[in-house]
Amino acid sequence: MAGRLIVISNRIPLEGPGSGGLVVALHEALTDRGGIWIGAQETDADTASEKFTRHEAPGYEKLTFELTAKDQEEYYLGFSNSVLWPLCHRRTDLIDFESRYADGYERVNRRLAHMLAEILEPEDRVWVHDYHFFPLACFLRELGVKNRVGYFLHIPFPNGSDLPALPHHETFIDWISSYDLIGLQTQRDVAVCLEFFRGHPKAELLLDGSAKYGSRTTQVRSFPIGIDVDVMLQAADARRADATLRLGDGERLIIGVDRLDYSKGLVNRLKAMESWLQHREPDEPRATLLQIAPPSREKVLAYREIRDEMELLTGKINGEYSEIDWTPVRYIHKPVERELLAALYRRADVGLVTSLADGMNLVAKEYVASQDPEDPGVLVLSNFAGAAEQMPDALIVNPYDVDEVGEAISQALRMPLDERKARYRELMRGVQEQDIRWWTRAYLDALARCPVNLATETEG
Ligand code: ADQ
Repeated sequence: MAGRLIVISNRIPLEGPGSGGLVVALHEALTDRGGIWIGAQETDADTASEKFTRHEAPGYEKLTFELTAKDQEEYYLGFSNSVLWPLCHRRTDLIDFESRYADGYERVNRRLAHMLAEILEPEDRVWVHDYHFFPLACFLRELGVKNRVGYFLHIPFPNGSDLPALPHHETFIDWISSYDLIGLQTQRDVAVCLEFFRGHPKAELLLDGSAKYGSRTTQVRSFPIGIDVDVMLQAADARRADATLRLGDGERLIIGVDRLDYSKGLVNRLKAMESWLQHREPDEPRATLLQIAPPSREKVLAYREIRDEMELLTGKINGEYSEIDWTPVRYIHKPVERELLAALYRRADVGLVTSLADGMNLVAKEYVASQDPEDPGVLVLSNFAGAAEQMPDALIVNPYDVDEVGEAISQALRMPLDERKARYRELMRGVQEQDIRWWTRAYLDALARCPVNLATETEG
């Protein structure tokens, strides 16, 4: 199909192709098809430029739009991460709203829409990523843009009953119905999104699963994101964790890897570990939870609070259960380079994912991809992570029930090799079949096949 692919994401790797599954996949999709990758860049200036800045990239163009300190505070930390993030992760109690945040969010999205409309050619397809840009297509349509515009939401779709917590929530339907294709992580998200359309007096669901609002039709489908399996496997093969990590004789390893975010259920995880320690049988081996949780969004209060809570609880558990030669919780508040991470995943007998709400959770897939097929570890996975829909062979747990998670840890540590292998084979098959390249292909094929919406105006 003719026309360029235009990708919009808040973060853009400016040095080289970048690392991380999503970044590499977008890089490859753009290299194959040609096009433009647009992302944000901070500026010290008081006023953001109305023009994109061009960056060198082989095979396609990289453009950035500027964010001033005020934009950063209002659009990024404010509306995106203190309003939309908690809303989508079912934590309306943590919404911290100021009206300037909504203004900043609209300002940045409108500015970007204007800049984009200037450079779009008729056959271009636009692929917008994530909650930073919910209204972008709507603002583009207001400027008369008729191109196919697709959206992928990496985090859960907000519950319709929570949406009234969003200021000016009546406009949300205009925002999302301006896209031709809404891609979501899970079937569950698709159901929530369609339910939102169904509940709107002016919207209608069509038999093919799309939603009609005014004169526009929007396809809503799930495209579970995957990982680059080979990169993970090679990294896990390349390095052994033992040189870096010393454990006692016969001591087992449980691993958790997450940004320090309240949606990841880290406090529940520590409590589950505490429950396991409390109920541990005398013949059960010792195990250590290695929790790697790099800092994230520390300018937002809720993130500073979770950090304090983690430090307190780690201290409490270790104070109660440590022995001279054993510390049950090792908590590392730093990023770890990819190769070591893969080696640690492989070394770990148990991968522990206890999100309370999570779009997909790539760690679950990375853990499986890093395992030794002859001696694989066991994945314990929250029912609230999108990944649970595709990974029924993990030990699926309710992260709110810390005793249940504690029992799952115990079950995982005792699981016989045959059962571990059988579960691993099924999990790995899924991770390999629906990897990151499958995901970009599936999304872009669906966007190319979307019926074109000729009308561009939005329904008031
Ligand atoms: P995140 O919330 O960031 O992503 P996740 O999917 O788990 O969550 O991805 C995190 C990535 O960061 C993984 O690749 C992981 O290896 C890496 N990482 C985490 N801690 C690290 C550490 N200490 N050092 C190095 N790397 C670390 C959002 C959504 C998810 C969705 C993804 C992709 O919240 O639900 O799966 O986007 O769509």
